[in-house]
Amino acid sequence: GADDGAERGVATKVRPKTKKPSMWRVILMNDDYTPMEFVVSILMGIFKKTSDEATAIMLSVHQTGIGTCGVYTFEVAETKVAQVMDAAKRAQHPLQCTLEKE
Ligand code: TYC
Repeated sequence: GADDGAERGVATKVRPKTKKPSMWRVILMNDDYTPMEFVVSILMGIFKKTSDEATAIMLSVHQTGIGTCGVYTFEVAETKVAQVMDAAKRAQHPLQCTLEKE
């Protein structure tokens, strides 16, 4: 202790060792050339959106310039970004996709 020299111990909070993983947003960017149907197919195939959800996200990106495909742990998000960029490159579309920490 501070005044009588008796050690009464220091209160500590025990926190579980496990940590919530930080979450990462996968962002899709608009451009003037990638076909709308290609973007919808990406959202359905890679992000498991329904046709209606994929269409709504694609239109939102088309109108605002940017949009969220989903929020995932880093490894999943990184893999999805790589899959989008690979599909776009193969199809020769300029579609861009990136990660953003939540
Ligand atoms: N703007 C594109 C077009 O008019 C469609 C588009 C939507 C492209 C979303 C990219 O992330 C995108 N064909």
